[in-house]
Amino acid sequence: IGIGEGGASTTAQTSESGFTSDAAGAEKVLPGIDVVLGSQWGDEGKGKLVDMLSQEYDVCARVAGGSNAGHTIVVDGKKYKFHLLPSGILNDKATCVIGNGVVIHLPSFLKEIDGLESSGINSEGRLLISDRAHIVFDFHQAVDGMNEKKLGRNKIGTTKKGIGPAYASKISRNGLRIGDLQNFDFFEMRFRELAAASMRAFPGLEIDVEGQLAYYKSIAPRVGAMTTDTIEYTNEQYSMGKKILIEGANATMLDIDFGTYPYVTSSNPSIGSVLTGLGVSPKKLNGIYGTTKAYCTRVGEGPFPTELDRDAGIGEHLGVVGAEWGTTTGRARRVGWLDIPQMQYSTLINGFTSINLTKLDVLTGLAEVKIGRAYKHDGKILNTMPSCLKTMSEIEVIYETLPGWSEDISKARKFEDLPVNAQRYVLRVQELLGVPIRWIGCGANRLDMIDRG
Ligand code: 2SA
Ligand code: GDP
Ligand code: MG
Repeated sequence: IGIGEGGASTTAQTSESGFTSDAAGAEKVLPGIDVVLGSQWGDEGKGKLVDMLSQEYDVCARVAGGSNAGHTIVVDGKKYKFHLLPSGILNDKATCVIGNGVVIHLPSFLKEIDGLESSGINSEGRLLISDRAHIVFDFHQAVDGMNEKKLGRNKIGTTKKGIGPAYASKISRNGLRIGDLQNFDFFEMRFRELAAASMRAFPGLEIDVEGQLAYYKSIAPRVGAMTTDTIEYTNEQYSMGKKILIEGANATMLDIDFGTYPYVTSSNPSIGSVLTGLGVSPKKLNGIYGTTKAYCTRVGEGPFPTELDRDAGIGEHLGVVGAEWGTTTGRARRVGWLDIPQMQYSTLINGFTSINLTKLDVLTGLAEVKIGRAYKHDGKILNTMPSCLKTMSEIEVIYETLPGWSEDISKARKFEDLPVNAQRYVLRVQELLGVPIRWIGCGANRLDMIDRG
């Protein structure tokens, strides 16, 4: 199999270049791993594309972030909200993998599984968690809240799901991992050390150590049944010619390295996390699908060059018609026009092979539609994304204005069904990005989508 010299053997032999030969020696091309990523500040509608695509995939994986993520999927008018579970879970033929790069708050995770079961969707036997994924403890969430409070006016606007503090434990090398639960003496020793160190570091933080240990001991068998070496599993599935889809959570502009630091999340929700959060080689990747809202939103603090006033006029239209409230926290999302320099930056980093342009229907009814075309600073057009927050706050955005449309597009299934001004908007965005726009979202429902194939 394609996981290096020491890998377990199967009947199929695979080279890293994506060919496999069966027992008879016949070569066939492997499908390659496809990836859905967020290209803006999140909530672009990744979950909906993953749900739709996953019907054709065998494996659907999450690779970064945690329960901060929120993906809403609407099937026949029924809303499903996912935080830790990959959105592919609605496809009962797909096995869902939570990779080593994800941080998992187990009480939330188990609650999500139970909630899904009560909606009649059984995930038993098709949900695998990496033994290397780190655990988010309740106290990480408490610390997240304490940090935000300490920052006061300068707060990040986190979801308070403990994401930053859990990744901090991981990087500080005192975190605990899912696999540790299966060796409970070791887990207990490490948890006591971590809890003591955290209480020393955060005066006022109280951890019910005995209560926590009792809880984790009680759930260890249930979690153990799902715990797997997902690196071996995923690579083996790849070698067997199975189709694998990766669901990005959060988005490129929230990336700890590439985003608007420090107003970012604590992981790498761009292309890199696919490799580090699942353990697959870049040679195995195929389609990289950038998901982009036809306008732009951001939840939490931080720079947003094309921002509009959410409480009036066009900003209010985008917020209300787009139902722009956080899937995890219910916070009102900030809204603005599509930002081309931001999208070009995101395209550069991720190497998108196609774009999924969502929520085009939300622009319906606007007399004119604007596109943020370029950034200007100190009288000069910028060719790169500034890293400096001060520069970001001083940016002047140069806009291009296109005529709007008023026809309902929710029933459009072919590009030609769109009003000509909507077509013009899509084609102009495509031209500016230099990447084909393959999918166009026309409504929240699973089927409200144009696929230009
Ligand atoms: P965190 O909690 O440490 O990851 O927060 C750091 C920043 O990352 C932003 N962030 C998000 N932005 C958009 N969507 C997210 N998921 C939820 C959703 C958000 C919600 O799908 O709507 O419900 O509020 C998400 N998760 C993290 C966050 O706002 C901070 O700016
Ligand atoms: P994700 O985090 O990228 O998966 O996105 P979220 O689920 O947090 O937010 C996207 C929201 O837009 C959800 O409520 C979706 O149901 C909704 N949505 C997705 N695509 C479309 C679309 O094309 N049109 C409309 N009107 N809503 C959409
Ligand atoms: Mg979301």
